[in-house]
Amino acid sequence: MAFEGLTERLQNAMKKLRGKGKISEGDLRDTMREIRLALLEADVNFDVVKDFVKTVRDRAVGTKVLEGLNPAQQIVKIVDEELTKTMGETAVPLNKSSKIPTVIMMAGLQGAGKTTTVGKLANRLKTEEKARPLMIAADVYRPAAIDQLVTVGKQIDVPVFEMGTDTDPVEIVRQGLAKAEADHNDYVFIDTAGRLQIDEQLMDELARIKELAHPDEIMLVVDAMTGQNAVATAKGFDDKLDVTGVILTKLDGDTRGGAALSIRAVTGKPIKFVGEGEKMSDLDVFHPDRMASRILGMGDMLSLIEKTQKDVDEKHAKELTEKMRENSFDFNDFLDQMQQIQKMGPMDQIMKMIPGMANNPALANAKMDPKDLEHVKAVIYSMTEQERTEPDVLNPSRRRRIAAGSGRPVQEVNRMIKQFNQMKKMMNQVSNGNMSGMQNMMNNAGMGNALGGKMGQMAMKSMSRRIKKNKKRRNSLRRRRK
Ligand SMILES: Nc1nc2c(ncn2[C@@H]2O[C@H](COP(=O)(O)OP(=O)(O)O)[C@@H](O)[C@H]2O)c(=O)[nH]1
Ligand SMILES: [Mg+2]
Repeated sequence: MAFEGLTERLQNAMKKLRGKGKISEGDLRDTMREIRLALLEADVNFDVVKDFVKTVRDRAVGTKVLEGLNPAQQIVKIVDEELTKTMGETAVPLNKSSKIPTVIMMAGLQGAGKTTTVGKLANRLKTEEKARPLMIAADVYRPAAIDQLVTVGKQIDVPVFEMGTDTDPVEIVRQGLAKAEADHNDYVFIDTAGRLQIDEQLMDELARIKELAHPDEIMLVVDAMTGQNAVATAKGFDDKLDVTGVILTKLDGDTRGGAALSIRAVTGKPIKFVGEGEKMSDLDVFHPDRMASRILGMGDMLSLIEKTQKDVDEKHAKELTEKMRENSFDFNDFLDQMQQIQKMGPMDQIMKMIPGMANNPALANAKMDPKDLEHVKAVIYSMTEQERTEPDVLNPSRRRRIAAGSGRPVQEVNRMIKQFNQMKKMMNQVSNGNMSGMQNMMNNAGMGNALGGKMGQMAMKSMSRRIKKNKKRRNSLRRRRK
């Protein structure tokens, strides 16, 4: 998992501040030292680390974090914002020519992912804007390189211009561009050769291609797994070619984070896309803010929290704790909870970005699609009111009846009851341990360390409201029945 070590160390650094009403200058100094070590260990460029730490410290002092409310959360916010800035603030789109074709030249070391990424980009443009790209095979040093591009072309149904390995790459590009002109292609990709390291001859060849093709975009492809080397490489290529954008590949591997965090700051050139796998669809726009949250191990949770933070209040949390002490969470609440989770949007996408979260059994239901919710509903509607409020009575024969009634397999009914019990158990932990249960769960899931329990409060608040509402509804039902 990418960034795992960095995420853990950053969270640990900030976790120590949690729960402190006030933090001393010494606390801040310790935290900053740990953040510094975390970044260095993740192979972030030394100068970048130095600037980063200084900025965060200055901001923390300047905004009087030490005196304010909830200093831990404020520091997390500052770190998140500064990580975002270090990586470039906002997403930068692909350059586009005012008249066709837009010419995109690739550059990068051998094995960085140029050929694969040409295919991914062409594929993306094809599906997104119905583009008609042409890909030029200008890596003549290995026959296999041309075959590889041809194979990619077939796979995504994009034409490849190639002249074998015996022609000068500059000449190939010249003829390829003429062909694109004749065929009215709107994008031209030039797949170039790489070497194991930067050498003069390669740079000259790339410079000559650049001079001839006047690319709108010179896309440097770097392998995120190579850390500091990626940064040195990027600097080398940029000095020679003045690249216009960077694509960081292999972010699906267990990269430490150094390249992602250093390249923009060192070269001044924006990371435009990231490669996250070997498939043609594994290319994503690079969003510095989302990457920062991901590095902090919060996925998109930060924005989610910002959205809800305003109206979270302690009173609701307390109310819920009381409700849970009565231990009255039942299937009606469960159904409500599911619906609530589903309303929160593309939850599984957010979950996916949080290390460890996707596999957390207590949250397995968060990955639900609408069909699943319908099934859950069907099962719960097939229960009697007694079964819903006293789930302990659900013996095998009742389960079989419910399965038959809802048209769902009995295994699914069992699974759902298990999920329900997990959720209930979690709530008991919360009520007994004064929220620490919830927090433990969040922490186990690799998040929330730095959040000061905001997520917990959030979840409780919405739960509290619904439980209350349900109780009213049920009580009035009961009264009516009597
Ligand atoms: N896991 C992973 N592998 C990638 C990614 N991008 C490229 N690769 C793999 O890296 C290897 C080298 O890629 P290639 O495109 O041939 O690199 P080139 O020499 O720069 O053209 C191939 O095995 C690709 O499948 C990525 O984002 N994730
Ligand atoms: Mg290649």
